Amino acid sequence: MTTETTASAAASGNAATDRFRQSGKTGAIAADVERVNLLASKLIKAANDIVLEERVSYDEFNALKAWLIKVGDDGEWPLFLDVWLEHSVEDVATSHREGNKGSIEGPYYVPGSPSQDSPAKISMRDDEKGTPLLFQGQVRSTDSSALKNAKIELWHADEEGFYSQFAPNIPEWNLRGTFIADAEGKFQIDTMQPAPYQIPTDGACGQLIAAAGWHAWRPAHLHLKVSAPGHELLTAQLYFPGDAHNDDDIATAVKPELLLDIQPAESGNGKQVTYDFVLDPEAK
Ligand code: MBD
Ligand code: FE
Repeated sequence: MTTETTASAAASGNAATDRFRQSGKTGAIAADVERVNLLASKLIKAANDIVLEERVSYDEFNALKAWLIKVGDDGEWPLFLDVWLEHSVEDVATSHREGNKGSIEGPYYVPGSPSQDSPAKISMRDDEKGTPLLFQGQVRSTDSSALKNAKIELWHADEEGFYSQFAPNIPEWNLRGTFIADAEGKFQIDTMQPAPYQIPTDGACGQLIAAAGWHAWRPAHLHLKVSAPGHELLTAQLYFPGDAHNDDDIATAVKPELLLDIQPAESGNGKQVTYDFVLDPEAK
């Protein structure tokens, strides 16, 4: 057993919960009474409708109570909400865009990763396992103009599906970095292909997945935040063709526009891919 396989749901869940608490997002809204009334009433009514329609028993009600308590104990509220709800919130938030499709942020983003000018290599261990991946492209605006010095934040799992800062014994910024594109908005980043990600099986979310007979997988993915002055921040994920879970991602976060066209590397070492981003100008 490698040290990484001792990663536990509670450890990664609690790290994601702490990260959310520090994110500045917790008090983001000055709640309007009418809006809270509308949303909370609809949520409660939807739950009551299920109880009545499906004739939910006391045993089932108590199983729900126990499970909800466990979600909190395991720190898995960010994981639960990001896997099963964020995709709809992301759809609503970005439906006006003409540029790039985006995708969910998920629970494992950490702001402030070390910044380098492109071309650059992401921080990784000397013996980082996996297939080298040269990730390159250009950042443009919806009018096709190049976005000079656009910023690309990249984070992803390692070859075993683990994220630095959420699984043990991985260097702090491993496979996380911020990259500044050149004067033509072009970037070149050397990284390592990530593995598919499995929701931890030993926490509350894993318990639900097993009890419902679902699978626990997300397809392999790169996470990105792409930004440039005067443009909307793009949060996206990019996927690898042929992954068994591109069509049944447990987080419902795959879109056809986000599939990469992976090629053998011209260097002869690993793979390479070109993907261009199109950012929407901020509304005036
Ligand atoms: C992930 O790596 C992820 O991207 C999401 C959305 C949920 C759980 C794990
Ligand atoms: Fe992820």
